Amino acid sequence: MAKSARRSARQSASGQEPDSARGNGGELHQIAGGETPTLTTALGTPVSDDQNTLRIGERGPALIEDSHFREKIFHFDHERIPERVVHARGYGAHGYFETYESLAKYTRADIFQRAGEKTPAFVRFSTVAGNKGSFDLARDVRGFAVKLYTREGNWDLVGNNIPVFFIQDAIKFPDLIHAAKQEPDRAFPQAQTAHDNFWDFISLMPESMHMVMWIMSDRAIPRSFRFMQGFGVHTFRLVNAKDESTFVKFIWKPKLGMQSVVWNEAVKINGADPDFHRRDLWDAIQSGNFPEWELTVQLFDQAFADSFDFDILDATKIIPEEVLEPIPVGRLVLDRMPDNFFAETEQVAFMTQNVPPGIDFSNDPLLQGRNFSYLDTQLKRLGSPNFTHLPINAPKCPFAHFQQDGHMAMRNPVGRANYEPNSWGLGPREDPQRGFRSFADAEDGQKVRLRAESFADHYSQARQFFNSQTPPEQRHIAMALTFELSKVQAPAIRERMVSHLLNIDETLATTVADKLGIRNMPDPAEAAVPTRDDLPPSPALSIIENGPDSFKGRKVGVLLSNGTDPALFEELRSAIETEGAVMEVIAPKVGGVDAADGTHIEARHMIDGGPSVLFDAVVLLLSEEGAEMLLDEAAAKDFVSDAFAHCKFIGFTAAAQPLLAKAGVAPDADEGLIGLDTAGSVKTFIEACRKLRLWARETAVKL
Ligand code: HDD
Repeated sequence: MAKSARRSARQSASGQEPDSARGNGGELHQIAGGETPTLTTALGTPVSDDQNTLRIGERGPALIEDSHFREKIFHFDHERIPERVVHARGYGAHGYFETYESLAKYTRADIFQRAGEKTPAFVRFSTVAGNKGSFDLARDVRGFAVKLYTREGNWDLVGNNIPVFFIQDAIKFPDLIHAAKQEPDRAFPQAQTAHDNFWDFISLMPESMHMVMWIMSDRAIPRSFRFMQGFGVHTFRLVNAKDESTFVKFIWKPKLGMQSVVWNEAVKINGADPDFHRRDLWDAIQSGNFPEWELTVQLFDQAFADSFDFDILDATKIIPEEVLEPIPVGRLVLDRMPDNFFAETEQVAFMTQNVPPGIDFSNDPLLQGRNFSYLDTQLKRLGSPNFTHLPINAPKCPFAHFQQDGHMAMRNPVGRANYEPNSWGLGPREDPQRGFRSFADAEDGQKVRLRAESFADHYSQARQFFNSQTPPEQRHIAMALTFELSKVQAPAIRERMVSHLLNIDETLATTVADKLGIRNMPDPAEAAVPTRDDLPPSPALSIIENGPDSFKGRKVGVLLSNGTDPALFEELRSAIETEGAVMEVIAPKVGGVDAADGTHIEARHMIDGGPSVLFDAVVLLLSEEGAEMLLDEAAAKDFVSDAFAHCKFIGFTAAAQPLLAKAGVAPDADEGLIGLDTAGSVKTFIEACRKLRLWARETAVKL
């Protein structure tokens, strides 16, 4: 009996090849030599039975002597490490940075010396507020942390997809994060700021108003990591070989242009595919469509800083691109997924203070505080000061120092001397020429706890941001504020927020107040300095104004039925591929459909597993019989009505019209509905898709 139980356990375990045998592409591959290695303990002892614990008799008690069992369970019990206190949910990829031209005039940073040089990189994108297991389409800031393994040490540019921050001084960071995360007594809401504590704190912190405009904008619901910008946020310094300093702001710009989703879509994506952003990055890289960003820099000197409207040390302010043009200096390409999520993406440790010689800090009080926080957090999270020994964190250039021992030390100094200076002539020595030298800025002043007067304008750039948005984007901001504040239960907090909005844009404030049902408009919040209305709109701040000019990298969902037109299907597939976009087939059954000529077409999704929110545009390639069959399927109706409501372009065959009608969509409702039965119409459809969305429809569908 024992024998047969063991056998059946083995059979089911070997029904499928173990996951460790899966390659990056998910394909099963042969283990070298075609032989299955013997299972061993962590210390290499071969294991004879991994199905049954050691026990006395067939039905007797387990024995503590079973060291294989104890080791296995002990290790499992210790698999988790603390998640990041912020940015817990993230997804990373490897790649490289390629320098365009030498920037030696401005910096001695080795990475910027030689045109065409490639530097290995690892990037981790993240949401901020949600826990590790939360969903991807939270309305939230996205982390954009880049580790560059330069020849003179690792450079971590730990940025976000938004160029400003909520607070000016790092001392308020714990308060901000406590307020944003789930409330401490009830432990919800998770991964969202739509609750009293967040808006209570924010409405008591006028300095956050510029950031509020950004997080209520479409920037906070990106369509993909691949379509978002990244910002170093702070003013940094570049320092050249003559020790001359130039101020710099870093901006990453996606080659595929920017794109976001709409809120109603985001809510549905979170249900349909909580891993939407991860899957997107994984799919793109695995299929060889490597995402790319251009690194641009805004360079300026002290004279510019002195004459600029705002303090360049204030992280709640930007320098508009129209005022100071960003110069492209290199490109970042992500071309490889980690082999193991935990080893790399989870254990990667980013630290703002990691800068190589030639890059230095400004006195931005937020940056100065961050430089303290990141080292500390890695010790807590990774458990040992030797986290730099982990391959993902170790530099890829030669390094030598006298740090030794500690938990999990994998490298220790060799030889007799573990101190400096020594007269044995052993070990590394400092190099005043090559070594990192802080920029010798002259500082004096009293020791005080003060916020500079030059940080006092909290509304002017918030207003400028709002004025720089297109009408649909302005509408989205109003709707986002309404949604978030509608979840706030204390009326006083809602009103306090409206009092701030009055300082930004009166129409915005009254729209939000009206939707919230606030009867008596509050007075505008007291502003420390007058709010400026002479800042010109900055078109660079709009996503819609800066969209791509092609449909490249986007995804079309094609709903098929039995009896579909195979020639039209092929024409569509070829046009989508030529555009550099991706087509995914959705069918009533995931097994696929039989086209009119009997050819079988495989499907990627079954209709209720492939809702239209997962695609940038959709096509209904149905036969009459197919459309008829789908009329009773709620998922098919939602597929159409959601695509329409989310302003997507919809291609359709004449036979699909009953399904359009069932979803309440007239086939000639607007130019976003494109019949595909006439010659040349596939081309028309692809050309239309390059606009990404038909925003003109939005006022009709009242999203
Ligand atoms: Fe931070 C993580 C970005 C302000 C303290 N931060 C973290 C990550 C990003 C940022 C992208 C995730 C890194 C990763 O993927 O592992 N943080 C920012 C930006 C800020 C900012 C752009 C403002 C301009 N952060 C900030 C302040 C403090 C911190 C003011 C503290 C004083 N941040 C942390 C941290 C984290 C972190 C607690 C959590 C996990 C980690 O560092 O590694 O130390």
